[in-house]
Formats: sequence, structure tokens, C-alpha cells
Amino acid sequence: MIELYGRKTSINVQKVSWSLCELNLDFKWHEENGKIGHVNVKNYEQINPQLIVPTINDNGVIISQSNSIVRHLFRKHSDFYKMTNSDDVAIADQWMEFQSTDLQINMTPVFWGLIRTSPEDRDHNLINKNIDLLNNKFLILNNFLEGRQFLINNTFGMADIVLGVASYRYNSLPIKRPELSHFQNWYKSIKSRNCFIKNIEGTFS
Ligand SMILES: N[C@@H](CCC(=O)N[C@@H](CS)C(=O)NCC(=O)O)C(=O)O
Repeated sequence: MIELYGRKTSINVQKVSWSLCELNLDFKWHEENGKIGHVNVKNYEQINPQLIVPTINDNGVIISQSNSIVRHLFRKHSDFYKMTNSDDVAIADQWMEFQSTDLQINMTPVFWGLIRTSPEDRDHNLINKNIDLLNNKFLILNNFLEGRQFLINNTFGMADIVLGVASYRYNSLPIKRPELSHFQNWYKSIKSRNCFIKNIEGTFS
């Protein structure tokens, strides 16, 4: 049995719950409705000394770092790595790292600033600077998606999930976005998936 630790509103936990759903894997969820900044699981530091989420326990193997967990699940429970050539795996990795580093560095000040900070405490200079940078990075993703149904091989996969959770946040933000037609077409198709509706929709907070 796989166990997942972390709350439903965490972007990094969402990558894992969405992956588990797409791969049809049963799992036990701890702290699904937990609070930000505190994991209410006894001795959680023993499975994640950083006290961050997500963590999974896959039949005794404890793994943290969301993108590593997603790769592990697709390696173990799908034929993605067998069916995909190493060049395309590298491109999937490229976009997954783009999300967790280059996108997230601008997403965090915008999302936390506008959604998780009270209006009187907001640093608007910081927020506006990062909105511009974030929009530019989504333009880069938009350009890559031109002529593609999904990120890799026109087949829905792990890179779509990782960029998908970030895109849900981006499209839910009360900000001005540029015209991103390729990106929005791709987003429309992933947000209609049952596993998106079950795990991601309605979690923006
Ligand atoms: N690099 C880590 C980052 C994990 C992370 O920052 N998690 C946040 C939530 S998205 C967290 O645990 N924050 C403390 C908390 O919510 O208790 C990953 O990709 O899993």
C-alpha cells in the first residue's frame, strides 16, 4: 500500500495525488485537509526531516521531493520510461525542472502575496515585478506548446501533471495574463480530466 502525506492545497502534493489517480493506484492519504506549516502526523520528522510535504511511503520506501515522487510513480507503475526515448524523457525532465525552479521562483511571491497575505501587508512592487516575469515564462511554455496536444509525444504524461498544477494556480490568480492561445488550449484539455477535477479543482487557497 502507498501512503501519501500532505495537504490537498499544496501544489507539490497535488502533483502526487494527481499522478496516483492517473495511474489508478490505491493509496492512504494522511493530512489531506491539513494546515499550512504544520503536519499533524506523529513523528513526521522521522520520515521527512525537513517537515515539508509531500512524502510518500511506497511499501516501506520513503520518498520526498515532489518531482522525484512523480518520476518514481511513472517509472514503477507505467510504461512511460519503456515507451519513451531518452531524448523525450530529457524534454519531460526539462519542463518538470522549469516548473519547480524557474516558474516557482516567480509564482511564490505572486501567489503568497495576493492569496495568502492580507491586503495591508502586500508588497506590490515585489508582486508586480514577479507577475511580469511569470507571464514571460508562461509565454515560453505557450510557444513550446504550439502544434502539440501535450508536452511529450502528444500523449498525456507526468510533465503535463507537473506543469498542470502550476497552470491551475496561474490561471486562478487575479492578474492580467497575456494572450496564450496554445497554452490555454492545452490547459482546457487537461482540466477536463477526471483526475484534475477530483484532485485539483477547487483547491486554490
Ligand atoms: N522541493 C520540495 C518542496 C516542498 C514544499 O515546499 N512543500 C511546501 C508545500 S507546497 C511545504 O511543505 N510547506 C510547509 C507546509 O505546508 O507544512 C518538493 O518539490 O516537494
